[in-house]
Amino acid sequence: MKYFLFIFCIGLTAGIRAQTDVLPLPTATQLSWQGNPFYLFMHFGPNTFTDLEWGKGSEKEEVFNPTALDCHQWCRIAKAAGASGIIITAKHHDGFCLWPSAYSRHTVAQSTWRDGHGDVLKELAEACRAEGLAMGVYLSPWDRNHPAYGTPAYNTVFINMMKEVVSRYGPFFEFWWDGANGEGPNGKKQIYDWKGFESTLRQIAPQTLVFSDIGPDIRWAGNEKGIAGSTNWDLLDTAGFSRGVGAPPNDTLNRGNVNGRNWIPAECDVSIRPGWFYHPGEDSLVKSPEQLFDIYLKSVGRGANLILNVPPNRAGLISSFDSAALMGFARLRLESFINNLIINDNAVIFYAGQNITGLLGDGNADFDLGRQYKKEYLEILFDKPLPVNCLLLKESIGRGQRVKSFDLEIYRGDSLLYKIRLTTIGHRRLVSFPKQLADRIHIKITDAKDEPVLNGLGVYNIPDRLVEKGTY
Ligand code: FUL
Repeated sequence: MKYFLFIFCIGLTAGIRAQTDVLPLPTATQLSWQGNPFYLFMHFGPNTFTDLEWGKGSEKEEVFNPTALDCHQWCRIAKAAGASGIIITAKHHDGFCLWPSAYSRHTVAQSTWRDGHGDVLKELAEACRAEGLAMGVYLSPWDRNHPAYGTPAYNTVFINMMKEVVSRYGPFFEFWWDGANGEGPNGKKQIYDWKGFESTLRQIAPQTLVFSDIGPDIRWAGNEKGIAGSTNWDLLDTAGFSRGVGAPPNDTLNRGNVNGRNWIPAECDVSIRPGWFYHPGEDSLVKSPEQLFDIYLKSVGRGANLILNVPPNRAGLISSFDSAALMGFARLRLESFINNLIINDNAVIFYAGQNITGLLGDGNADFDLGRQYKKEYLEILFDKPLPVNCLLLKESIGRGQRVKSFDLEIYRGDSLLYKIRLTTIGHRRLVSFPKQLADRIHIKITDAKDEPVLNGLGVYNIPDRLVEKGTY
């Protein structure tokens, strides 16, 4: 009896899974998507050749003529950059299809590229498979070319195109619906059949996550700078809202809803260049590795996913400017996070008086802080002062997103050197701060929906120039 009581008490204290789920929860597919938070976007099409961002739809098909298209080059660079997949603009607002669609006369098949036998989606699907990358598609409902656009018949065209790309080039990890809804060639706007689009995808691609302003699976982060809210809930209320102009305000999309009814995590989209499409005049304006790292801290480091646009050039290749920036970005992440200072013999971690060193790794196991979480704290002790300027915390979001706020305190001896109060953790929270020579760190959860469950902890000394500027 005594023995059972003892086990029961330990269970209540800490270290085992929380008894109740905090709803809503992610689906298994969303959870695995959140586990691969960085991938590339590729805007490619007639605009690449005409120097436009929004093609008019009246461009001649011959305009699209990449001279040396090589999707394997895209994939090799994506992989070396640490990206897990590529999402391509199968059709942008100009309506040009990068695959030979049976439902349009404005496609690669009507172009002179490879005598009308080229198929970018096919080549990309094969290259992704060969290189072990996931593939996704962006299919713009707004179509400035299609003669049926602006009539109910166009909704069927769009549905047929979705079926075509899924059956020929899928499975896709993500399907991107742009909310833009402008006029078509006959001056009319389309009333999109979102319900029909959604039920079609659910039926033909149940494992594909659907992105739009408001999901159903992934939401827009409310800006095109790649920045999630410093408070970022994976939850969103969508009742009464619609896509495009009827979407919730951008700051709501940016932060989510603390008590949102649906699990719809944020995806941050941003381009490595000023424009989404390749423009030779922007070669000198490619973001630096440091700028990309800052975006990473403000997206992935705030629990969101990052989709970084790297547009192929007129040859059909990622240009050397962009690939150099991507390689630099990958090096900065490696250099910053290769050495987790708590994973060495000279660090011990305590929680509520228990030595839990080794129990809280990087995503390996859940650690439940128990009911006493507001009174207790995680304590990291180093045997000598070490320079530190970045903390990683991960919440076990499969159990629901729970933490509302936490304090980070950095000490040397008895002196408190730095203290900051932050809000959500979510899948991954990276907090960078001015470098401190510290031998003790406290992390106190100050508010949560229920017992917090963590599954990752890290302390790093990243290059000083990479520390986030400004306030949280
Ligand atoms: C927007 C589009 O209008 C832009 O051209 C770009 O595709 C961006 C990712 O989404 O809504």
